[in-house]
Amino acid sequence: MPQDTSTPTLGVGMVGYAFMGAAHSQGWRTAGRVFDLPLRPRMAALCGRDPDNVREAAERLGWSATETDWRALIERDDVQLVDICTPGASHAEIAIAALRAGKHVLCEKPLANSVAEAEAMVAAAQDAAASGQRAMVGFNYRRTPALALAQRMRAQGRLGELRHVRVSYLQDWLVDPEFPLAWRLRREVAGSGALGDLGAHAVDLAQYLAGEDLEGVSARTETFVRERPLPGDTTGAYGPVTVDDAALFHGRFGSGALASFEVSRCAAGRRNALRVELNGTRGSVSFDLERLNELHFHDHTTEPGEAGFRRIHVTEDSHPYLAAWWPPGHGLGYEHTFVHQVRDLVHAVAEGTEPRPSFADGLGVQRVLAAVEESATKNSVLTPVKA
Ligand code: SOE
Repeated sequence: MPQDTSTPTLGVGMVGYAFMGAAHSQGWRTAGRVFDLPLRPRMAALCGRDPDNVREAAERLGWSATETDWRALIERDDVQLVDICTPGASHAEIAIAALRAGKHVLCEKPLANSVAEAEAMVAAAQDAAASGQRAMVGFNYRRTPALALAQRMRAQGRLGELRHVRVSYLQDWLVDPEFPLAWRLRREVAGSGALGDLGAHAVDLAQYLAGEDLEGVSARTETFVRERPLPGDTTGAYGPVTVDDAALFHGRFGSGALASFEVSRCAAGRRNALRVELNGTRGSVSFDLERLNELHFHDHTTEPGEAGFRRIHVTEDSHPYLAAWWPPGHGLGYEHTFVHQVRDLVHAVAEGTEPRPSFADGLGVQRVLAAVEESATKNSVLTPVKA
């Protein structure tokens, strides 16, 4: 669906232009060209500290202007929505200021680095909602068509009463002990390690798919490599890793369903492996991000002799988001989740509805992450295996 120039525009300003900035830019560039949107996103300005680098990024990613101070970005008259793609440490300050300046906000996950920051963001979003402003957190994997379909099937009762939710999210970029001490390995910038980076997605998906929140968790975290080379240092100095490399935890939903989670950045060979399975009394669904156009479904009401997991190729017009794309049978990829995120947010802004995941949803995830860290501290002594 080509963009109709008579549609009113939504001016967007984005802070940050690394990996997530590029992914979000893809969403802003593409959504209005594929979906029939009630507002036409206009990529007004990109913000970053280095003037040359931000100019180069703006040109490459499709932004019309640049700023080097986010405070100037949020004051711009041609910006109605601020998209925050910076490390977690600056999310709260920018989001709260943008909401107070009268802007809508999209904030990349995790919502914040602490529960207190996330609570302040929710309070600011609630105040701003009175004047029609919207705030959303960027858990993009909800917008994978197969996972949106899984959510729909669970909500329609196709899985019956939920018994298990199982999520693992594994990467391997920290297997090498000489990988430098990047910002994602520093607590004061990233908040936590694999837990906040990957566990935040896992917890959000579990709660979204189950349709309810976790009521408690028990956890263990580990930092395998405790010192890493300082980036850009020519003296060979190392600095301490202050976040987890991996986290294992399990939890319980109010309904009694159990959830288990494994997240790691040290799982050799697992490049970006997100796997999700739900088991209920009437059926199960299973998803693997490395085969993201597929959802495996087992209908447990089928006669046992013919039951078993079958593959649904999630490429039909009847599947979430798919009708706007290619003819049935043609699949999508990782970047499309960011396009769908923009689509849903623009609809919420135009229609005055609360976008999901809301800041309150992001706070809910943050509370689970905090409980995981608290539990991991308490569980630091293993129960010995007796001879
Ligand atoms: C890095 O581990 C990362 O970029 C995450 O921060 C993203 O949220 C995830 O989508 C891919 O991996």
